[in-house]
Amino acid sequence: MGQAFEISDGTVTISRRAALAGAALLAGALVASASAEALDLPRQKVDLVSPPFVHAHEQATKLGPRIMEFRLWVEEKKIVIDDEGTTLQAMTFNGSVPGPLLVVHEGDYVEVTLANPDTNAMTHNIDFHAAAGASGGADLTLINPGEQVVLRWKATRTGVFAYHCIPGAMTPWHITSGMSGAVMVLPRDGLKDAAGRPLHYDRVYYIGEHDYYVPRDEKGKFKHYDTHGDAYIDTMEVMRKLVPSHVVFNGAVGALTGKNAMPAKVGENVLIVHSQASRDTRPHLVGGFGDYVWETGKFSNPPETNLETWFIRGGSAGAALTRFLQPGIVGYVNHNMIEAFELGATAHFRVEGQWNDDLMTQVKAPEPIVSNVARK
Ligand SMILES: [Cu+2]
Repeated sequence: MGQAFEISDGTVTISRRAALAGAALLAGALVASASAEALDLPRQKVDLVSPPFVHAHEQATKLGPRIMEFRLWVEEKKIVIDDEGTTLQAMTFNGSVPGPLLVVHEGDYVEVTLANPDTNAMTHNIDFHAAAGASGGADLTLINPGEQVVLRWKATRTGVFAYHCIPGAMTPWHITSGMSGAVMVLPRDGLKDAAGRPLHYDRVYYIGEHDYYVPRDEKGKFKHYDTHGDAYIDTMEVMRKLVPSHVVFNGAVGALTGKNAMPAKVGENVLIVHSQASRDTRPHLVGGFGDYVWETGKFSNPPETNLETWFIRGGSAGAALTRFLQPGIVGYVNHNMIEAFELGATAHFRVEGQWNDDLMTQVKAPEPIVSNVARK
């Protein structure tokens, strides 16, 4: 509180206290320091949607760069994270774990209004891995409950990138309480294979993976807490041992399975964006392939093809394009099967369409072993 800092081009210096006096002042300062070029660009306001869904967007665009406006807010709340009713004192962007996927094109300006309502108790900010400078914007977005701030950054690199809260020493606690999401910066002319041929997706889903560290009581049962402050010390103790109690897709065990399975159809190309701001993960489609996979998530690199499993480093996002070839419930798991089966890292696609006997058929149904076959 009270320290001075510089904004954007270094010509505008305001005190933290002045910024606290009014978000409008800070927003004004950022606009005042922007280049004339940026001010001349058309603006587009985007209504974000909760993952695994992704807001409407063009894959390739003939339009020139725009200022894309997004509204993110922080919500501290208790959420249920498994079917036993275990609770987590979660911290979220826009009420969901993960936060929403923001989609723009290379050369666009991402203008984010980040709000921290006074119903929250803690200070938060946001570090966009897709942005250059000031800790990905974190140094310019630290806000107390009751404040909002406006940040603008230019999308200079294509790919999928994580974003997360990074409020100093509290960072690991905020990230493992749910505060991460992803940005997708598409090339203006869309995705391409290694030979430069265009790739198109019929659907896109965003999966954010989180590791949770819920403390247990002396009987081994998960503990519940009334406030974030109550949970803090016990949770830090579990975190420091690096053994998660849960590893989940989209906030909770079962968030993307059963009735929450992601719909798709045979023949469709589905882009799966997957982020993990904390630990490494290894997505795998059960009975399917990553046809084109940007394992490190950056579209300026050629996609790998026909992968069985791919690796996403903690602190990054990756993208895989798959064409579903058979109908049914298709598992999408972290192929550390302990994490998939015991800790929750499992999702389902519900794929409709016609079964292709040529690709697979059960030649004979199960029957008693024929003795002369068994002896061989
Ligand atoms: Cu935070």
